[in-house]
Amino acid sequence: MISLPNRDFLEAKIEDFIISSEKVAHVQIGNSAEHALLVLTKTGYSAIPVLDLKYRFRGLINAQRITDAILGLDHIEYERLPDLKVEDIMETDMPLIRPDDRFQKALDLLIDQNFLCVVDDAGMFTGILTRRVMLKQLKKRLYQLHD
Ligand code: 2BA
Repeated sequence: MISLPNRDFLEAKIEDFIISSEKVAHVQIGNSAEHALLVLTKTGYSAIPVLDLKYRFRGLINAQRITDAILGLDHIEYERLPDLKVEDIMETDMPLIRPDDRFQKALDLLIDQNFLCVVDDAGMFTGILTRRVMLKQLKKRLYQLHD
């Protein structure tokens, strides 16, 4: 029979496991789709947050949304990239999490999301919680059960 990690873990706050904002690749409102594509390509990440000048979270951008926005009838219209703004094509409908939320909530959400953006009460972007970090914590707890 498989033993599950005890509930203490699920009830712990996520705050200690956040990748802090200064380490997270992002783009800003007002940046062009060309700039966003450059950042996505250079960092290798499939999606990154969009922030405003005050570091408030505004949305997510990925290469698929950019390509989709410049898709013509029979070719990709790359010449439109400099004029297209990230705020016009970013995704805004995604679950967010707060620094004092619990692992249980993050675990449920990370089943469908690669990562979660962490936003405080004032809407400020605190960082991200990734699937990788969550899986590492789960693995640690599972192995501890057998020590
Ligand atoms: P993806 O870019 O699709 O990356 C999927 C997984 O591939 C990552 O899982 C990580 O294990 C690995 N990976 C991708 N690019 C990497 C890189 N440049 N350096 C090291 N490992 C890399 P997670 O670590 O769980 O990240 C989940 C998602 O969170 C990523 O999806 C990305 O969209 C975002 N992300 C992670 N760290 C980020 C950062 N520092 N800045 C911006 N976005 C980040």
